[in-house]
Formats: sequence, structure tokens, C-alpha cells
Amino acid sequence: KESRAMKFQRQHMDPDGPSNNSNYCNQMMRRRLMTEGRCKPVNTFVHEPLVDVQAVCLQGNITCKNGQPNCHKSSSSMKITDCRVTSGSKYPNCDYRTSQKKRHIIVACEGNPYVPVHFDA
Ligand code: PAP
Repeated sequence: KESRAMKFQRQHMDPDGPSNNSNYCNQMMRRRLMTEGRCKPVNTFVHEPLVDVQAVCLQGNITCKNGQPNCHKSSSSMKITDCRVTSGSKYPNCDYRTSQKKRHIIVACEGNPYVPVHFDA
């Protein structure tokens, strides 16, 4: 079974990306299996080395959107791509808007080793 840590990597890690194209989200959301059963409405990919994203678990501790205490905000801004399903998108033809940004990211971490399992913001 896929661990939560592996699921985070599948859903959120693309260190070598992005290919600079407006189809990025359409391709990646499908390739990373987030268009199976439904179109996952919103998802963020991070374009930084895995070790740098894992290190966020050691950075500023904050409360998550769901009230849990296990979130961490990156001390540096990171290259990300936000994918958001378009209003006209109809499953199984999931259509996404692609927007590239540089932001401080917030992840929830769990376990030993203490690694990212959820992308909060
Ligand atoms: P995403 O939130 O990163 O987009 P999602 O598929 O929702 O991905 O999975 C997040 C996982 O992190 C959930 O576990 P599950 O896959 O076993 O359902 C969720 O329970 C877990 N998690 C751990 N801490 C938190 C937190 N503070 N907020 C939200 N989810 C958390």
C-alpha cells in the first residue's frame, strides 16, 4: 500500500519541472493519478529538491487549516505550480488552469522520520 509520505510525493513533488507550458496541469494531474474517479479540484506541485521540501518539517511550526498542530511553513519561498479545475471541466475530461508562483509553502508532517504528508497552503 502507498504510504502517506509516498502519496505526498506523488501528488506534490516535481523537482525537475515545470515544463513551461499551459498544459502542465492537464498532463501532470492525469499522470499522477489525480483524475481517477473524479477531478481533484485543487493541487499544488513543488519544483524544489525533495530534501529541501522534507526540511520544511523542521521549519516554523504553525496550526494547520484543519486545526491540527503539525504544519510547518518554509523559511524560503519555493517554486510552485497551482492547478485548479476550470468551471467548465467535466469528468472524465479534467481540465485545469496552470499558474506558476514563488511562495512560502505550508505542509503537514507526520511520523518517524517526520516527513511531509499533506500540502496545506
Ligand atoms: P493533500 O491534502 O496533500 O492534497 P490528501 O490526499 O488530502 O492530500 O492527503 C493528505 C493526508 O495527510 C491525509 O491522509 P490519508 O491520505 O491517509 O487520508 C490526511 O489525513 C493527512 N494529514 C496529516 N496531517 C494533516 C493535517 N494537519 N491536515 C490535513 N491532512 C493531514
